[in-house]
Amino acid sequence: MAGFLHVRFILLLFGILISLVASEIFKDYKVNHNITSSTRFLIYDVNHGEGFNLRRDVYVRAANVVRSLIDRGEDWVLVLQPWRHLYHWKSRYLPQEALQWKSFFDLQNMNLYVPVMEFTDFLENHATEPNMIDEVMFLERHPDNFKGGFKEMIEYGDCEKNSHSNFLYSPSENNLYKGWFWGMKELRTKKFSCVKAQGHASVIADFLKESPARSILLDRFEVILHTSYGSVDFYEARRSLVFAHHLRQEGDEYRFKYLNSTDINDKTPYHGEDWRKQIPEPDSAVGGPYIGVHMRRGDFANGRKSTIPSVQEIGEEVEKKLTEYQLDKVYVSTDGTHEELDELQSYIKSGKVYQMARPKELVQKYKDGGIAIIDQWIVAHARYFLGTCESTFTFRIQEERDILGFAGSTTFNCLCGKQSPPDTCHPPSSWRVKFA
Ligand SMILES: Nc1nc2c(ncn2[C@@H]2O[C@H](COP(=O)(O)OP(=O)(O)OP(=O)(O)O)[C@@H](O)[C@H]2O)c(=O)[nH]1
Ligand SMILES: [Mg+2]
Repeated sequence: MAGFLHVRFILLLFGILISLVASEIFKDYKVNHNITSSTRFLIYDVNHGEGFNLRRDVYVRAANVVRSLIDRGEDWVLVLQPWRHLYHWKSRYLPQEALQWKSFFDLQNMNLYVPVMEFTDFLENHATEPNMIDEVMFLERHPDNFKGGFKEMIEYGDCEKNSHSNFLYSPSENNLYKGWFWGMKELRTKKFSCVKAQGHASVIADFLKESPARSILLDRFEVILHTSYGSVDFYEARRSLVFAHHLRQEGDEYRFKYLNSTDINDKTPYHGEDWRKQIPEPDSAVGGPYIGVHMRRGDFANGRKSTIPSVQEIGEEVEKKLTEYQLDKVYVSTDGTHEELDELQSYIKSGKVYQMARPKELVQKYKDGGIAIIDQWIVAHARYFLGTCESTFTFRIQEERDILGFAGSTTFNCLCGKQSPPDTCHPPSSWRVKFA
């Protein structure tokens, strides 16, 4: 009896420990930065129609700008705009407006590159006045359009002539401006201007210095190019964009349960607590015993009829790879229909097609964006990856595999449809993640 109580006591202690660890993981994030009266806040946003994975790329550009401002001695925090309900988030029954970044990414990790905070944190604790962004700059492409070669240019434009900015922002009471502001109706800005810009992230840095505003929203940040695409600095920001722990965990459980895939067996160790330690030996990852496919369908397949491969072509390629790698499982990350998945299976004789089930409760918990990340995480761990050419969703998977230590040959693969006219469908350029 005493022994039994002893075991129960140990189990109880173990339970308390587990829940302490769990509450630690899910604890509310607070920016790790000494905010003083001279700290400034850079908020940015992206054109409404852009998808999730291009937005991740724009984050990297914004983080690079803030990094360069900090490196030259200025004190800035990058404020993360709320996620609006994106076009691709098809579960319309679910409210998915103004989601926080911590639903998808690990802010502690991001904060190790530049100080970041959620927009709600900024608004509640750091706005100069309640419901106020001091200044909004609406960026537009400079009409020069690099006519005489590459030249950085930036100057104020005329908002009267900008139908996009007029549509999104308008004068309001007390000389203030109102805008769409992610559905937050009370928000206002004191100064609104249009800015014509072309060039790298650095072009904006001097311009910001001239403004006295403490908080500045740069709308249409995608107008700004990467400071140095593919540089170590670029990849530091990218590497810091670690998926949220709860999504990685869900993906890892699926890998273990259905695909016989674990980090130890697959040689994909991961330092999710600090991206700076995630430096794999080149080509060291083996990957789980399955082929991973990103089969982009829906609007993408419709919009790119001249280059997209048919489901049959994808199936035939997967069949070849299953034989080559002597595998019998295929994980398919897709926005395609059940019918398209069934069709894919019909062309694959040597293996079984897997896709994580996505019942309503799971979508409610992680939202459409979270499910997509779990999909990306699972395919990123496959022994061999076949993506969709020119899809940003695929590009992000390829980067993730690079960060995990996969060889380029098992990563930078995609199919062009047989019907593609010459020079219209481009195989992935293998930009490799630089670690130092
Ligand atoms: N769950 C899941 N969702 C997907 C998948 N592929 C696409 N989607 C959804 O569709 C969106 C695709 O938009 P983007 O992320 O911008 O990528 P893309 O449209 O493939 O690429 P670009 O048009 O070049 O920007 C994703 O963000 C997801 O919401 C997939 O494999 N799994
Ligand atoms: Mg897209």
